Amino acid sequence: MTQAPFDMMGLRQVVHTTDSIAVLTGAGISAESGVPTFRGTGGLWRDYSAEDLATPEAFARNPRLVWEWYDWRRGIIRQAQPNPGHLALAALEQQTVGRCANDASFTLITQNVDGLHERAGSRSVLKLHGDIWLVRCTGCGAVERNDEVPLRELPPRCRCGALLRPGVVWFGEPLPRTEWARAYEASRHARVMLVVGTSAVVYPAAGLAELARAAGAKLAIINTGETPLDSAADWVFRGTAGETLPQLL
Ligand code: BV8
Ligand code: ZN
Repeated sequence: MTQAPFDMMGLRQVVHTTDSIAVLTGAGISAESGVPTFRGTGGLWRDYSAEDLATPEAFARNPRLVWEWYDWRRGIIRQAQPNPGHLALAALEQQTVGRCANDASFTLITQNVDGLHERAGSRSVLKLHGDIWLVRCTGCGAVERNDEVPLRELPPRCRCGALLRPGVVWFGEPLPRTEWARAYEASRHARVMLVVGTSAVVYPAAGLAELARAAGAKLAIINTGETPLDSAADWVFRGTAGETLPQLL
C-alpha cells in the first residue's frame, strides 16, 4: 500500500525535528547506481544465489569460483557512482548533526559492501557485512585494502602464500562486534528508523528494524517492492530510493 503524498510531509516533519535517526540500507539503494541486487530480477550471477556463494563452505570448496563472483562485482562497483539516494542520506546526516550538535543523532547502518555511502559523503557508516575492497589472509590473518580490477590472479594469494578471502561477512559467520554493538545501540535509541532498499530477510541485520520499533521508534520503509516489515511500518513508500529520499531534505 502506498501512503498518500501528505505522508511524505508527515515523515519530513518527524525527520526535521527529531534528535535521533537511524537508517538501515540494503542492496536496493545501490540498484540505481547499476550495482545488481541479490534477490530481485537480475540479482543472480550465472544461476548462483548469494546463499550459494557467500559462504565459507563455497569458498573452501571452490575459492576460484567465489572470487570470480567478487571480481565481477568489484568491476561493476568500481564503475558505479553514488546515486541521489546515497547523496540524500549524506545531506540528511549533515542537516541532522548540524541541528542536534551531537554525532549520535544520525547513524547509517548498511548491509552493503560497495562503499557507495562513504563515497557519497556519509560519515557515520556502520558496515555490518564488511567491505568488498578489503581482503583478509586465511593464513596469517593480515587485512589489507585491495582495489585491483580485475584481480591479477584468481584466487589471490597473500605474501605468506595462503589464500586471501574477501573482507566480507558470509552466511554462518558472525557480524563484526563493534559495528553490531553500535548498530544495536543506535537502533534502540532511534526515534525514527528509515529502512531503505532491503528485502529484510537476512538476520541479524533485519532484526534492527524490529528492535527500533519495539523501543518506540517510528518506522519508514522505502522499497520498490513489498517487505516483511511493511505491516509494522508507520510509513511505506513504494518507490525507488533515488526518487524518494531526496524528498526528505
Ligand atoms: C549469522 C555477504 C550467526 C557480503 C551476505 C533461518 C532463519 C533466520 C536466519 C537464518 C536462518 N538460517 C540461517 C540464518 C542466519 C543467516 C540468514 O539471515 N539467512 C537468511 C538468508 C535466512 N544470517 C547469517 O548467517 C548472518 N550471520 O547469523 O551468524 C553467528 C553468530 C555467532 C557466531 C557464529 C555465527 C550473516 C549474514 C550476512 C550474510 N552475508 N553477503 C556480500 O557478498 O555482499 S548477505 C547478502 O544479503 C548481502 O550482504 C545483502 O546485504 C544481504 C541482504 O540483502 P539486501 O541488501 O536486502 O538485498 P536484496 O537483493 O535481498 O533486496 C534488495 C531490496 O531492494 C528488495 O527488497 C528490492 O525490492 C529493493 N529495491 C530494488 N531496487 C530498489 C529497491 N528499493 C529501493 N530503490 C530501488 N531502486
Ligand atoms: Zn598471509
